[in-house]
Amino acid sequence: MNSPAIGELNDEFSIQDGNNSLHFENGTGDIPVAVIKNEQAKAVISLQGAQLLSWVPAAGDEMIWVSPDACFMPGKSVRGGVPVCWPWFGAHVSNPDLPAHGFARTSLWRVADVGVTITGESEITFRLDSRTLTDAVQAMWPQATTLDLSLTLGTSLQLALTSTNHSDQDMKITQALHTYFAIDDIASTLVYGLEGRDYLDKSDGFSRKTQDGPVVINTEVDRVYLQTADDVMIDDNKRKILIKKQGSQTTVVWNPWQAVAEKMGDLGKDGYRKMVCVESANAADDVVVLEPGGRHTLSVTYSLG
Ligand code: TA6
Repeated sequence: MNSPAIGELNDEFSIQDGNNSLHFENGTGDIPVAVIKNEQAKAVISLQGAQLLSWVPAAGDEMIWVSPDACFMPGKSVRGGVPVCWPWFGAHVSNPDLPAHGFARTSLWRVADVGVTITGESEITFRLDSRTLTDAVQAMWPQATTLDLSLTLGTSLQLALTSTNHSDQDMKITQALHTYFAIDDIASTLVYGLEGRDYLDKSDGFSRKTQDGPVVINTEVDRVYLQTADDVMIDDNKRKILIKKQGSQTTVVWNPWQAVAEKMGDLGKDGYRKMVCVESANAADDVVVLEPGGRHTLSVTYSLG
């Protein structure tokens, strides 16, 4: 992977505007990252996968979990943060040889735009143009597509994932912002907002079930909640994290629990106790169909309750 020169990135995009700063540096594994700071928060985003790795509100603690055993290598998905699952979620529908969750999260994105809003929020947009990807990736996905991830950092954090179909054929996409939230302990964590919703239980042969009450996590939980655009709240008895979304019909809740976590090798010892994935998605039955020239945005806003 030819990472862009840090100097060139800073020459073109760095910001130092009062208390607002944005600059680039080589992160772990020498993968370039954007470092953003303003009065409301600070954040770190990897150019590999446009993957948010850290978000710390000014008045709080780290909101995003990254495994202490995460592997930072070019082309390898980092365990934690906000992996962008695109242009498919989970296993590819017909070709098991293709990477789970698509190729966006392991590709090097470029920076398309940066800025500061009039209310002092920092903005950055990363872009992945399928026409500039490796031959291997283009073989997986020949349709000419642009994917933008726009991040707005203020008292809340907004992520907007926009897919544009530049081809002359309809395009089917499934996707997710696969967010690993940092929690105090999984035993004291509940996920509200999915009560009464049907879900596919991946830990039980994708059987279809209905959520009864808030989501309690005391075993492996791998659930794809269908046809739900509802807000969700994570309460770990220390803080409440609110998740508002648009352009997403699916919410995924995942915690591997101990046995699966130990087999994964990069989740760290007892890492499963300190994280929960609540993913805003379009997956399973909720497929996005983009007509030629069509555009779709999945956006999410995270805030402290
Ligand atoms: O979103 C939940 C899930 O699909 C789980 O089934 C598990 O595979 C998880 O994603 C992590 O996938 P990864 O490919 O990052 O190991």
